[in-house]
Amino acid sequence: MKSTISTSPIAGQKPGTSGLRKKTRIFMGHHYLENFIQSLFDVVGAEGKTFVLGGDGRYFNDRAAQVILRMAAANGAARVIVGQNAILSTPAASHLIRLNKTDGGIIMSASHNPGGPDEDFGVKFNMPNGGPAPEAVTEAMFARSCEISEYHIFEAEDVDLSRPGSHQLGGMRIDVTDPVADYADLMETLFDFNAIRALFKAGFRMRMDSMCAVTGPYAREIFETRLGAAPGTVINAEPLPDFGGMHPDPNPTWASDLMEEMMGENAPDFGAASDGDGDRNMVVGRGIYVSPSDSLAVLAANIHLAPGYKAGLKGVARSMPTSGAVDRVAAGLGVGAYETPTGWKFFGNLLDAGRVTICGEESFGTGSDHVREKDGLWAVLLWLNILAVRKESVSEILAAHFQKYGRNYYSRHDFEGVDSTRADQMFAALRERLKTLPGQTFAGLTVSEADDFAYHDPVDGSSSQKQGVRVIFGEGTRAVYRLSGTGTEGATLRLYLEAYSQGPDGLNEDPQSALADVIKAAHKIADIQGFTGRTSPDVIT
Ligand code: VG1
Ligand code: CO
Repeated sequence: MKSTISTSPIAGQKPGTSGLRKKTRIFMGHHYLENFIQSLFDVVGAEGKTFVLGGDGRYFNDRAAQVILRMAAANGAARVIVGQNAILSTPAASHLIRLNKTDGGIIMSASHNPGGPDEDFGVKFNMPNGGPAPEAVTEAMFARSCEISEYHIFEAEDVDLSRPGSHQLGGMRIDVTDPVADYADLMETLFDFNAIRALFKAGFRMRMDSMCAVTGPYAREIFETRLGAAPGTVINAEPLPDFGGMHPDPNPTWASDLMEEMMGENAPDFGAASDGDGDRNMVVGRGIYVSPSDSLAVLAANIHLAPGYKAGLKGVARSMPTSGAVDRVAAGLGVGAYETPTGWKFFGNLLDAGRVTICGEESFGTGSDHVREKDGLWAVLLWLNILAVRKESVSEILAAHFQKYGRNYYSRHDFEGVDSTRADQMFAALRERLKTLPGQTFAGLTVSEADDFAYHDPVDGSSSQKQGVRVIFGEGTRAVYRLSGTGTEGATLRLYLEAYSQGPDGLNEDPQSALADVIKAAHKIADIQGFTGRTSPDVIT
């Protein structure tokens, strides 16, 4: 039976960098999820449409899926394709949206944020191209959530999502599908599985840490079953509602067990980790960490070694705070390099228009035109494909890359839980002073340019303002300041630091020491301590 329930607008349902992300208890609160889902359907339209639905398995994923299905049916949707147990990694959802030519998809995830009743939950909408909704759409959802007065929902029993099969809910068909198979098949079309299989057969050892999040079943099927990696290669492979208490953010801080193993004696040849919803990746060689910006550059330089990319690159794109390492590869190849604001949604138009093949962000995100999301396991497979063909170690490949292109020393410093008002004041003061900075010297570095990054989409002509403050100290050396759009507590200040070195000496420094002057200058310029009280970051990547 269909019910229409009166509701009142809920303030603050404003999607950030990557969907609407809030504390789980807020999402579980009275009409909260329902308000947002109705606003979403009101904006994109549900009548007669087909959607994909799945999530990263975190706490409330299963309940939210049932609510969304009942609301989709009551709003007149024709069909929903759901991952078994309401599980889908973000890249797998993107693929299913495209493969089935659907009208979009709803992904339940707060990505790398911890899960559980006292942690975070999230909902994002992806468009028919498989990519995150652009700003115009998320703004419209937010506006709708501020005026909504009712929502529609079916009163019905839970749908059995535990097995593949079809169900009917009112006039809507529900197809429960294996979350892994189609995605794994796609990977087989892109990479040389025979070469990677031979690599493992010859004794190559890998450790994949799925961090008790969504990639476990995908990684087991692909690495252990299809590629013959030793059983047990994938650890923390069971998706758990609270991610086993882990913080499924694949970086050296939160994936410290993996880092320890890879830096220790008897380390495997290759290590990787992924995040809550499977779109991020961290890659580690034996005894060597690969920064995401360097990983993007190495992947771009070698992508032609994978069968799905043998035609080479059309172009590359990176988010503005990501290091310029990939730009040097693009320049060498004579292809275009685009610089976009933070967040995967800005890559969609460039990919759809065929201007770029590979994209990446400094925040452990890499992907290509095979889907419209970043894709953690894809990046790991591309690395494996390159290692299998070049028959060199990760450290040899990196060393050769730096020799050829020089090295963009890079680090991101995060200051978490900062008072939001103070953070806003800091940015206001910084923006005010931007024009006066060029020519001034801080910690021995002279500012050459300073601006507030604005992006003009070359495909649809839309523009996005205030996407991060850049202070440039000459060729390849800079500090970037941004506030996070994915946090759920206070403000998170992100400080991105970069310094280019041409070598041949100076390619093997520790990044924090190579960046010491940039760090000092960045603190002075924004008076981080004065505004936030912080002298050192909480997380360094
Ligand atoms: C962070 C990252 C950004 C990424 C976003 C979503 O955003 O910095 O690069 O696109 O998370 O990633 P912010 O606004 O907190 O800096 V995920 O894995 O949540 O989809
Ligand atoms: Co993610």
